[in-house]
Amino acid sequence: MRDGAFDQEEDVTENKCADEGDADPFVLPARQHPVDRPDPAMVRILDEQGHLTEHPSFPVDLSDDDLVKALEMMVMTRRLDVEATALQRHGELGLWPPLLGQEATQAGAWLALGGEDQVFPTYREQGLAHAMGVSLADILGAWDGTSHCGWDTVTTHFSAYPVMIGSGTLHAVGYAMGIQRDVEAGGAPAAVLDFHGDGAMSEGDTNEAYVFAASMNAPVVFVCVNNQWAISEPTKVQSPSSLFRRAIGFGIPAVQVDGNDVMAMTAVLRSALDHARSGKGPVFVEAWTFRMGAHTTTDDPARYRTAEEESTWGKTDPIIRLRIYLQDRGVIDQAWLDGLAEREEAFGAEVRAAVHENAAPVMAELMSDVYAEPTPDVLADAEEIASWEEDK
Ligand SMILES: Cc1ncc(C[n+]2csc(CCOP(=O)(O)OP(=O)(O)O)c2C)c(N)n1
Ligand SMILES: [Mg+2]
Repeated sequence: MRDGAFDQEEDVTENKCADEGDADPFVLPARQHPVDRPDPAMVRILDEQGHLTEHPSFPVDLSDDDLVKALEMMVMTRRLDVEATALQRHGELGLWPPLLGQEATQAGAWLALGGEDQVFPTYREQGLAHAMGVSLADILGAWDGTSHCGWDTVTTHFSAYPVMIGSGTLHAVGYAMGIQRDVEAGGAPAAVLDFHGDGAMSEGDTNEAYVFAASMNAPVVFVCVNNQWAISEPTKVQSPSSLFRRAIGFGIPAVQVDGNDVMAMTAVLRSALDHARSGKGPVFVEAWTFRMGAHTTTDDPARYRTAEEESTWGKTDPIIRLRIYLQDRGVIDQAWLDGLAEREEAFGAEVRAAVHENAAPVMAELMSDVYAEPTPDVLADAEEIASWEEDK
């Protein structure tokens, strides 16, 4: 990381209420950029045509191997999403929240994370879950009611996601404060990467989490995946100004990054995680992207947005720009892409098999993953479930 990448000195001094001599003292400053347009300072390294421009604050330190890995991860993530959506449409999966178009936010996080960092995801970080070792059966079973999100959150470093919007941010900050105490006791430095949506920023829990993170100097990086929508609500009905600028008001250094640019995502998140891990406090990263699919498979976006909007965003596809960049530089060729297509087909079959082979849930497991050591209440509930199973 370049020193000072997250220093906010300049913003704080410039964030005065109105220009001098302005007749109305309560006009928002020009820097309060409208929420429905990318900020002029948005960090972008790889553009839509696959051209690279170095960023002065966020150097890219990625080998060709890393980039090829990122491309493959994004392709597999998209395949998981396409298969799961189709399985739900065929009546074989209960529900699915598509992540189409948001692949680079997850691949960037994957490349940026350190081995001891812990992720607190939302329900849309399925590609990252898989890349971090959560099994397809656990990911898909959670959407079919056959598993209870009970994967091992310690070995995978991937926490269970909450469906109550915003509540995960509090868990994330609490965990980060726990890391602080572990470090004081001689533990290894680590950071928390917390994902939340644009809509989650309107929740009280999220705002309380920002207050705690800033006051406690907690080692947490908030990634707001701004996919422009909270179900059918566009960001502009939730905030008049850019989301990352709101974080600055809490005292959290913040940056907006092109969430469809895996290089920018990786570079910014690496810097942000380094910053948090080295005891300098929280960082807020707004990943500017677009939810290309429906909110979930129960939603029909044609009722609240235009096909033109979708096709405009389609041109910013995160996979295409990285593929062009790697092909232009001769890092990958058609033979490699053919091999990838074969691996993708095999992976698609694995996804379908994971759903077809999903067994009925074991009721007792409902209680076994609640706490590391069961409390008396948990034991009593487990007993009640067991006797109910016997009487069935
Ligand atoms: C506390 C709470 N309120 C409302 C809902 C219903 N709900 C489910 S998803 C969602 C929108 C969330 O939008 P955002 O945070 O932008 O995440 P995205 O779905 O776009 O990834 C809402 C309102 C909920 N799950 N929890
Ligand atoms: Mg959203």
